This record gives sequence, structure tokens and C-alpha cells, in this order.
Amino acid sequence: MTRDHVPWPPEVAARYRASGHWRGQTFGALLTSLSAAYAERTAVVGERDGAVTRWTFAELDERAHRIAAGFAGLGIGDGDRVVVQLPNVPEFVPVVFGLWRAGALPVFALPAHRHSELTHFAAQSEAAAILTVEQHDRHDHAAMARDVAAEVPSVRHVLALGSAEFDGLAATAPRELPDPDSEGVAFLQLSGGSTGLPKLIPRTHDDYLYSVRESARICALRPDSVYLAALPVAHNYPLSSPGVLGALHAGAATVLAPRPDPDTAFRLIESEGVTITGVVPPLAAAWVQAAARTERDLSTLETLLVGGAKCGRELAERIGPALGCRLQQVFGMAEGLVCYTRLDDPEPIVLATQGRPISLDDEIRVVDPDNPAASSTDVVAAGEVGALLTRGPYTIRGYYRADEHNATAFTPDGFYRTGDLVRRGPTGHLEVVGRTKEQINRGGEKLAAEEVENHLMAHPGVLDAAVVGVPDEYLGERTCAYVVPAAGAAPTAPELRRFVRERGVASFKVPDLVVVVDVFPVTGVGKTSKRELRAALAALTKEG
Ligand code: OOB
Repeated sequence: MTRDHVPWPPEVAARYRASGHWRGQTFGALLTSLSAAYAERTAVVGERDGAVTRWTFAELDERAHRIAAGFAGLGIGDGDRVVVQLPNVPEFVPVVFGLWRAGALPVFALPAHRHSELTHFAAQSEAAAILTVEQHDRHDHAAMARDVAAEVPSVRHVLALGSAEFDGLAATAPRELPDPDSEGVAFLQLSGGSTGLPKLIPRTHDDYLYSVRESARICALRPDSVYLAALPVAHNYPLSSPGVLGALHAGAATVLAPRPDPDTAFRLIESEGVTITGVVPPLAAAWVQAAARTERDLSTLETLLVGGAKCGRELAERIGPALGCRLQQVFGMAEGLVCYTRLDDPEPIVLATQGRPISLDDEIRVVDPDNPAASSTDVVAAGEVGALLTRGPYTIRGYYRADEHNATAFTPDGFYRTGDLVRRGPTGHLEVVGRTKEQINRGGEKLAAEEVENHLMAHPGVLDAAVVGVPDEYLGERTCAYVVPAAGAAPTAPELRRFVRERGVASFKVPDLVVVVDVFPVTGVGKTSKRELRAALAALTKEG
């Protein structure tokens, strides 16, 4: 039988407990203690449909208690999964803490996800409910969730913010609920994916809280800090690196930006006195450009974290002067490991590396990049580029219900194969130089080539498809789909793009370019050579 969750070996778990990394506290219990310590301070500021909400820690705590009781009243708790698809609205925070207090596991979908992804998350996790919004960005999320519920038998409830049903749930009288096991799974995060559909990542209260606590410390959050969540808040980066949870942990306020564009972000930085935020490189570039013309006062901003994709040297150098703040690079993954440049690192390190791990107990191995099955002992010489393997107190030992995939995604001794190519410097800082995984990183949004290939191959006019990333000045890379047509008229590029979109996938997965070819180049063993496809495209782009 396939396991839901691969726990850390007992002796390793004992070590993490003994060293104080795992403290036996759940997120629900954390909020209780934060509410006692910071009761009247602002915890969350956000907007929904133009209305601004501000909650103190005490108000947030009470709301989370009511929502927890509401879920319990629906019979949802005790390990039940609930797909949460919310944009950056204030309710996100009490909903997630409410689910935690009820003992349920949020499954964090992104607002960009569409029918095919949502169905996969609900089915794979056997979710009991979907919690969403009525409308967002002109998309009817509630209708989509109801369609998914009709297809996935485990889904008994669809709750949309603003509906009478949700309002009733949020108005339930609070009651004491049993605190879940801190070493049990708290929620399921999404992987960027490299094979087929995204995998679900089980994170425990203990492991995640350790990374949150340390992130808050490394980023120097204090009660008078103000964190702006500019990126979609369900993502691991704005959630915990240091994110909303890091800010709450420090007693600081979180401001949720409905959109990440410079106009919205700069307005909020000025009006709320934002001190710290995190963005992906293309957004950093847009902010840098806009800062030259803005009349907003950005002087409260102390730290801009940049990560999710490689921040090039040129951009790194422009951030401080343009925005009047310091740059902090972050290289992390929903599976666990997060690296930061430190606030006291010398400038060359901050500009040229993606940081060093949170914990001295994060074990790092840089191994033979040419062997996908390299073991943790196949390490390359110091300073050489290799494939990054890691294990530690907040890095998972296996994906959720994925024994087969886990057999190759982890080494036998429990290291996660990140699929990233890195170089490690003498100070332990990592420089990310590339990837071995079949994943495309489109400005921080990750997609598995195979997932898009499968959508393309569902078209009757497509015999074969290969999706590759191509360098892009703004996004870092864009997607290009090569297709070999089936007999008859070849489908056109616009037709294939529309086809993929209409299959209900996030728009960042719709190929940016489509190239129709007669045959694919092959490798020595007869596999499609993506390396040659990329080279052909580079040549084509140069000619063009
Ligand atoms: C973050 O998490 P994910 O799960 O969306 O993506 C993880 C992957 C990494 O394995 C790496 O390939 C890439 O994203 N990545 C970077 C990077 N940060 C992430 N590649 C180069 N330079 C960087 N600075 O993206 C994430 C999670 C927590 C904090 C920050 C980012």
C-alpha cells in the first residue's frame, strides 16, 4: 500500500527534537500565543472587492477560532484535506489557521490554476471540500469548483468567500477543539513538477514552523516590521520565506497586495509603511524601472527579497540604488530547503550567490551532474558545478502518496534530488547555475514539460510534442512547444495554444511559442533530444 507521508527516521526525528528545531507546537497553538503577546497590534491588512480589512492579532485569533468551529460543524477535521484556492485576500489568513485548528489540511492551489489542476489536487488528496472565491480576475472560481466537485466524489462541500454558507461558517461560536499532532502533516504544498502533474508536498507543523521561525530571524523581522505579500500568498515563498507566517511569528503586520504590479505595490508600501517584501526577478525588474518615475514614498522599505528564479547580476546591482533598500537573495523550494544571503554578508556574496541554507542541520551534497541516479557520496570537487541533493529538519522525505516517484526523487539515504545545478563556495553559499530537471521556470512560475506535452498530445492533429524552455530577457525563460503533426493538415500555433488553454490549465502553462516540425532530433538511444531542440531554436531566434 502506498504511504501518504514518509516520516523522518525515528532517530533523526529525535535529534531534531533534542536540538530544539522541532518544538511540539502546532500553528493553531502558535496563533494562540501570538494573540496573547500582541493582542492589539495589527496582524493582517488586505482588500477584497475594494473593501479594506484590518485585523489585530486578537481579531485574527477569534476569526480563526470561529472558522475552525464552522469546519468542525461541517464534519471537516482530523486529517481531512481541503483545497484552498484564494487570491491575496485577508480571509486567507484566518481560513488557513481555522483549518489548522480544526485538524484539517489545506491543499494550497494557486489562483492561476484551472479545472484540470484543481481536479488533480482534489482527486489526488481525496479532498472533502474546496474553499474558493466567487470571482477573481474575471474567472468564475465558484463555478469551476462546483464542476470539480461534481467529478471528484470525495468533495462534499464547495465554500466561496462572500457566500451565505461561508459567512455562516465564519460566524460559528468558537469552541475548544483538540490540538492536532505537531509531527503530523499540517498541509499539502504544490511542487513545481518535473514529471506529469504537480506532486503534493506534505509539510508538518514542526518542520514548517522551524523554517518560519528561522526565516523571521534571518530576515530580522521585528514587531514593528511590515511585510508586503506581493506574490500569490499560497505559494511557499510569500507564505513562509519569511512571508506571512514569518511576519506573524515576529508579531509584525502583513499587508496583502491584491496585485504585484508597481502601482499597487508602491501605493501599499507608502500607505502602510512596508519594510520588507519578496518578489521574483521579473517583478524586481519591473519595480526597479517604475521606481525611477514614481512619486510614491518608498523610504520605509528596508529589504527586498528576490528569489524563485535566478536573479542575474545586473538586476541584483540595480535593486539597492533604485529602490533605496537592501537586496536579500532567496533560493528555496516547496519541498523544504531555503537559502538566504544574510544581512551582514559582504556585497559580492549578496550580488552573486543565492544564499546559504537556513540551518546548520541542512545537509548539502553537490554530486555528479551527469548521473541522474548519483548517490549522496558521488560528490564533485569543491567549487565544481554539480547536482544539489539535500536533507534536513524541514525537507520532506517523500511526496504525498507517491511511492513510485519517491523512489527516484530521493536517494536511498533520504536526500531530496532538487534537480538544481549549483556551485558551492567556501562560505557555503550556493550559486544556482542551471537545472537537470525537466522543469521550465517561467519567471518563478514552474511547469513540468511533460504535463504540457500530454495536453498537446491529446490533440488529434498532434503525433508527438516536446516542450522546452528558451531564454527570455524578461522572464528568464519562456516555453516553446515543438510538435510533429499527425497525418493530414498540421494544426496551427494559435489553434494549439487555444486547445491547451481550453483543456483548463493555468495560463502560464500555455506555450509561448509553437513550432511545427517533421521529426524530432534523437539522442544516441533514440530519445527526443531536447538539447538539440533548444539549440535549433537558439539558431532560429538569432536568424530571425
Ligand atoms: C520557490 O519554490 P518552488 O517550489 O516554486 O520552486 C523551487 C525551484 C528550485 O528548485 C529552483 O529550481 C528554483 O525554483 N529557484 C531558484 C531560486 N529560487 C527558486 N532558482 C534560481 N535562483 C533562485 N533564487 O521558488 C521558493 C520557495 C521558497 C522561497 C523562495 C522560492
